[in-house]
Amino acid sequence: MVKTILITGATSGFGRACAKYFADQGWQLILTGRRTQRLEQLEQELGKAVQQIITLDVRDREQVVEKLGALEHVDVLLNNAGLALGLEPCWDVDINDWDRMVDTNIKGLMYCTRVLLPKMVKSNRGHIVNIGSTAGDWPYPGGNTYGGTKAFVQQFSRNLRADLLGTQVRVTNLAPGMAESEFSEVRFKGDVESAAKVYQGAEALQPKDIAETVFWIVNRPAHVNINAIEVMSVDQAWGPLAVHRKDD
Ligand code: NDP
Ligand code: 8X3
Repeated sequence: MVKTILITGATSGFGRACAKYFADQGWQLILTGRRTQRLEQLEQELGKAVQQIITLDVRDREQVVEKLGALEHVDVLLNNAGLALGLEPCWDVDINDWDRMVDTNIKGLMYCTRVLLPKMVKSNRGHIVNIGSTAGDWPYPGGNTYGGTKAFVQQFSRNLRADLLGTQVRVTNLAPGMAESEFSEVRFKGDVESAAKVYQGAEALQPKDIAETVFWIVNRPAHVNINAIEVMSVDQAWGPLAVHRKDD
């Protein structure tokens, strides 16, 4: 049976790579994002694999209810739309950036889940894959609210699964580390030089690596739920805990 995946944030990075990868594997796609032109380009490129494109800002609850509520059952919801803004310390951030991250990474993900989950429960099948981040586990200077939103994604994923016990509906939190996409350009608000430095001299994860991981997760046997996966480039690892010394 042909399966359907709905991808939020399909216009770039992980979302776009997943669209291409799943199309290659014979899946049907419902692609969403704010940039309609990019969705149309993908539709042209991927042809019949694209069941529908939907211009959607996940922060807009009414839009999510109206546009996603009208859909039939989807086999996989990939809650991928998200962003980081800024790397300033907590006391120096633009509070609007915090609002945008919370509205997108937390509330947008909640809205999409709440709208599509009832149909999954009713049909007793489906899989929600949430894109978290290593930032949800491991703090770093300037990560502040971004890391907080991804910690929410991790715990929300676990709590969803707790509610879903007794159903066949699966939930996974996929937490990538540094990956090369438009993520850093967005974080640094169009400053391409600062964005490029994030990946300079290191081999970051690529969006296709994440697409392959998502595909593996959703193709485990039906009785297997991958609760969480953390994926990093071999050029990334943890550092020691920071210590401030009085003579620093
Ligand atoms: P990109 O910036 O390349 O892609 C982000 C996607 O999210 C775009 O398609 C964008 O589409 C969409 N998006 C952003 N805001 C909204 C919104 N309000 N409504 C709908 N769609 C939105 O970044 P990545 O592919 O790297 O990021 C994808 C996810 O992975 C994010 O959740 C990010 O936090 C997470 N992540 C990224 C890592 C990295 O190092 N790159 C590592 C770990 C996690 P559009 O602008 O068209 O709306
Ligand atoms: C993206 C990875 O390290 O920039 O979630 O927070 S990081």
